[in-house]
Parts: sequence; structure tokens; C-alpha cells
Amino acid sequence: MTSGQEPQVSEAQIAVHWREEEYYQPPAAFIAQANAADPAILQRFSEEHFPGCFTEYADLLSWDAAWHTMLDTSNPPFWKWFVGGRLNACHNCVDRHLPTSRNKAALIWVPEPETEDTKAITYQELYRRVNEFAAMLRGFAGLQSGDRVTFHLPMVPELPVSMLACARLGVIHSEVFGGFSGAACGDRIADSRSHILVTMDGYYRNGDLVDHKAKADEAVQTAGKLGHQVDKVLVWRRHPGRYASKAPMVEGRDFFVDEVLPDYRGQVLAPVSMPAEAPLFLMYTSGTTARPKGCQHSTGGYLAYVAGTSKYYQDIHPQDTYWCAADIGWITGHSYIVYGPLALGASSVMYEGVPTYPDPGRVWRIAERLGVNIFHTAPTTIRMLRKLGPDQPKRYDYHLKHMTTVGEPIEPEVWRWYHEVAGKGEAVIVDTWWQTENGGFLGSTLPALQPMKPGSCGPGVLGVYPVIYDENGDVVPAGSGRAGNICIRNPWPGIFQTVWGQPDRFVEIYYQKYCRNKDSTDWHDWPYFAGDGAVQAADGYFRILGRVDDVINVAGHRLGTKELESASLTVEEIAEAAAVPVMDELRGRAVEMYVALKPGLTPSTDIEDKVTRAIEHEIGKIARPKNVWIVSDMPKTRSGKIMRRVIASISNFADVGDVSTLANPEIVDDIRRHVQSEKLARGDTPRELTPQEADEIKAFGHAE
Ligand code: 6R9
Repeated sequence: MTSGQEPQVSEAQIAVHWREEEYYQPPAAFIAQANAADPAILQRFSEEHFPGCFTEYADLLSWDAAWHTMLDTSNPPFWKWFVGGRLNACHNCVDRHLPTSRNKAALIWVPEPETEDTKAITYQELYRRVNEFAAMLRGFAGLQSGDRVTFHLPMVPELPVSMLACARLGVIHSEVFGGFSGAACGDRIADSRSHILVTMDGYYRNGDLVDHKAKADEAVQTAGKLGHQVDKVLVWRRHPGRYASKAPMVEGRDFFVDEVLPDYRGQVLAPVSMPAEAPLFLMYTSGTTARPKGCQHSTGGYLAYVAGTSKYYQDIHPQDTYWCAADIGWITGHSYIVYGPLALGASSVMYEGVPTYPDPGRVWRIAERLGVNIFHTAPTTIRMLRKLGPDQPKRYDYHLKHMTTVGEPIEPEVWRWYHEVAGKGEAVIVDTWWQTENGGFLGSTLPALQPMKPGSCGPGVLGVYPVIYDENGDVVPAGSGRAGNICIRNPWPGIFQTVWGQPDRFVEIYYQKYCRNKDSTDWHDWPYFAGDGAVQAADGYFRILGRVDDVINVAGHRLGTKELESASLTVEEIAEAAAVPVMDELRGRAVEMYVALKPGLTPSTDIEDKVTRAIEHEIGKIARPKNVWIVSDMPKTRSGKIMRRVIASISNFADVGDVSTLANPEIVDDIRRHVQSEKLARGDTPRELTPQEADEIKAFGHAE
């Protein structure tokens, strides 16, 4: 496919490639028990009832003081929800359930080693643990409401305990995904100006007890280089009393939580009544520049939103066993393992390890053992389970009523396996499209009321009104078959409040593009730009095509090309670096790095390894590139910009399109010969791209 003079993918091209999928209807048994089974709910949340419709979500919570203003738009686009209202998130997720559900499991934790028993933590026990740790955070670490604290914790119950302890005090937590490197954690500590780091000595992953505390030392060091001091490192131990790390404890800085906590045994602290608009937590994510963005989420709006969407979209009832297999280090885990389900008083399952450890039946064994009936995961895991254990589900006696997919577009083929094999044809599937910035779902189907369509997330969720705009800001109509930028026309309670410490970036990245009048205090003038390409079918369902900025979605993790490139540039031999996506059967996309060396240096596998190690060090193993290609020069425009779409095409064995306008067109053939012959030699034989994937590659890097 040659695109002639036009290097970017045209919207009409995508349209031609579009094949409509058929609907799947929810089973009658599901409809009969669903939380949202009466279509009147769609009417209640229609645009003429906005924003008042969200009273229904807020009423799921217990408020200390009622709000006087539902939505304050006076300082756009810094929307304020439930202004004047006061509440405490921990009280809502723990204390208020005690009278009715003291002995009910709040968390059911499954350790990775099958030799260790599952642990159920009741609401009463959670209440005790949270209070004691909150007392320690206040008494020993000196934290007060409004302070930030960084966690670098794996999937252990100590993570929700730590989150809720902060929420109790009005302290803003910032959890960094456990798989991120110490350096990445240090950046985020410095950015949020946290003086306390909470970590763990080790955790199980793929059968190994990983040394995690070592990363804390690096994090503190990195923060120090950025001029920020960490005063205390609080170290939970995976096995209290037994230290799993080789990293020494630093005198006066590092403390084992299990040694300090006994001083706070039995202490109970009153939950601090917080304004609805007080920040609850920060969650860092990637974008077009190297500096990660700390998305600041509110207390009242966020909690109301995740409670409401957990009730209606996850369809959680008190008697359900709900398992979201995401990591709490990502927004999905915050909203749909911890805050949403616990606000509803549900039982939330969390699993420590790898879904295919020690074999691809593990997930289904857990489902069978615990009687899981709601299951929530990402396409990358579904692809992996499908590849490694396609017949495993039928060996286990479990029955799901509801399944979720989140994080990446799901291929209709993979969707069908999820539905027919994993779900045994008995469950509804909700494909939930949203982002770290959004707090909760934006596009999905209400499972009893709207049929499923493989590969499409569905229409906007209750009270959220999406639209697709073209580059000129004109609406791309539903059913036109054309793609464009998906935006949300209105504010909603779960939307983040700002980028921590960078309010200008908040406005610039998410609102500037389609703002109609920057002096207007009418929300209609401020559509939210999501940064995803999408197509809307005639039935109103959206199909998300992927990021339109320079972000590569690897197994549901957002990696910014700039972050990957600046990590590569920490290797002293490297002069220039460019990151591009390659199609990957399991992870959706993988990263390939192209690097050019400083003059006079000779390429070597040693330098390639250094680049890989630098990326693992700066970001984490999840970002490890599939290949590092040393090239003599990068293909560049006459103004000197690296043409990422050209090298992305080479990596994917796709047509490079028109390169005649490059400053150095002759380099393209050299790179192609080198990279493609090497790939073939390594057995990295490509499959043909689907037309949509080809379009994605052609559009890559166009955000610059
Ligand atoms: C919740 C979460 C956000 C990006 C988003 C989009 C992609 C998420 C999706 C999906 C297609 C879905 N994405 N859900 N694409 N279908 N159901 O994943 O947040 O980590 O910030 O990623 O992920 O590209 O913009 P986050």
C-alpha cells in the first residue's frame, strides 16, 4: 500500500478496512439479576439530566456534609465536583461496612506459591490493619493531610492497607507499579515531593522471591540527584520477621514495618473528614514528553464514579466473588480492585503473581477454588492464556457471569475465545475503554441493556457523551466509517483534577486542541481530548484504534517514546535514539529501538546490551526492547526530525511509503536490508499486517 504524496493515514482509508461484527446478547439469567436491568437508567443519565444524574452515584457513598454545588465550572477546565461536600474515602471503603459485614471478606489474597494458603481479610481485620498503619504513618512518619507518600509495592494486601491508611488521614498516596525500576520510582518521588517511601523487601514472581528493597535504595538516590530528600523508608516484609533482600537497611532511614507497628497496636484514628475536592491520590502515566505526568484524582468525585461504575458496569452484588486480575500499580487496580469494590462493600480477590505460573491453568484454578463469578483482565493476559492453555478452562469447574477486558483494543478473534472458552459461553463481556486520567470507564456496554460487539467497547457510559472530531474540530458522524480523535464533550466526576505541579500541561495536553473559547466557563466549550483514535459505527458503538500521540501500548502499559529514547541516551556511546512499535502476538505491541552511535565508534552487541540495560534501569523490565538496531544514521526530514514512521515500517516489514522528501533517502534501503535480514535470520518472521495495523504504523510519530 503506497500512500503517494501523503505520508499520514487518511481517515477514509481506515473506513474501507472496517468490518462490522455481529452482536452477542446477554444471557437471560444475567439480565434477571443485573443491577442495571431497567432501561429507564439510560434516560436518567441522558444529557438533559446532566450533571444532576450523578447524584445517583454520589448517593452510593456516605457523606459527612452534603455538597452545595454539583459541578462548579468557574475555573475551566479545572472542574470541581460536589463542592462543599465532605467525606472520607477510608470510612466509605471500610468503617461503614462494619455494622452489616464485619465478618465478610473484604480482600481475598492469593499468594503466588501454591504451597501458601489463600488469606481472607475481613472488613473488621482490614479496619484494624488500616487504623494501625494510619497511626504509624501519623505517629512515626509524621504524615498529615495533604502530604504525599510514595509506595513501591507489589500485589500484596499491604498495598490496599497502605492506600486506605493514607485515605483515612487525607494523605495523598502515589503508588508506583512494582515492576518499575528504582530510578523510575525515584523520579516520581521527586516529582510528587514525597518524603516517605513505603516498599517491601520482596515478592513472588514466576516462582522467584524477587529482591525488591534494592530498588528503594536506587529510588532514594535518584530522588537525591534531583535535589529531593527521602526521610524514611518503611519496609513491609513479605514474611514478617524474615528479611528477603540482600540490600542492607540504612540506619536511621529504613525501618521494618513489622517492628514498628506493635507500638501502634489497637490504635484507632477517626477518619479525617475531607473536602470532596481534596486529592485522594496521584497516578503517574506517560505521554509525549519524557517527564511522567502525575494524574491527580479527587476524593468525592472519584469515589462516587468508581462506586457507580462498579455497581452498574461490573455488576457487583454483595454475594459475588469478584476478581480483577490487574495490578494495583495501575489505575485499573486502584479503581476496580480497591476503591470501587470496597466502596460497595464487596469481596475483592487479589493475586500476587503471574497468571500462567506455574502453568496456564492457574487462573482457572483460582476461579474454581474461590468461586469467582466476575473476572476482569486485559487483552494481553487473554492472548497469553489462549496461546498457552487454550483447553485449560474446561478442566476447571468455575462459572462466570461477567467478564471485563481493559487496557488495549481486543482482536475479535481473541474476544470470541474469551467469551466461548474462558467464559464457557455463559458470561457477558464488557470491554471498558478509559485511561489513567479518567478515574473510571468512559466507553462500555451496560451489560444487561446493551448487546456486546467484539472489538468495540460500546457507546459512552452513563453520563459520558463522547464525540469524534477530525483535525479541524468538525464532528465525524457515527456511521461515516471515518476515524478521528475521540473526545468527551462533558466533564464527569471521575476526571482527574490536574497534572500534579503542571497545571499548564493539563490544559495544553487535554483541552487546548478542541477548546472553542478559552474565556468561556461553559463546559460545552471544553471537550476533553483523550489522545486515542476511534471510529463510531452507526449504532453509536466506538472502536478504539489506539494512541495518536507517541505512546506505545505494551501489554497494556503506556510507554512514551521520549522516555525510551532518553533512557537510551544515558548510554554514553549513543548519539541519537528512536523508539518504534512492532506488532507482537501476545503483548499487542513491543518496542524496538533504533540508535545511532557517536562518531568514530563501532557497532557491537555490547552497545546494544547497554541500551537494553539502560531502559530496564530507567523504566523497568516491562519496557525492555525486543530488538536494538544500531544504524549509521536515522532517516530524517530536511528540518532534522527523525521519521519514526519510516523505521516503524521497516521493523514491521510494511511499506515505507514516500521517502523522497527525506534529507537522506538513501539511508532507508541500508537500514531495511540490515534490519530485515537480521530479523529473518533470527526467525523473527513477520505476519502480514492487517490494514488497520498498517495504518497505525504509517501514522506513527505524526504527533511531533
Ligand atoms: C485503563 C487504562 C489508556 C490507554 C487508552 C487506550 C488504551 C484502554 C482500552 C484501550 C482499546 C480498550 N485502552 N482501554 N484501547 N480498548 N478497552 O488502560 O489506562 O494505562 O492509562 O491506558 O489504553 O489507548 O488511551 P491507561
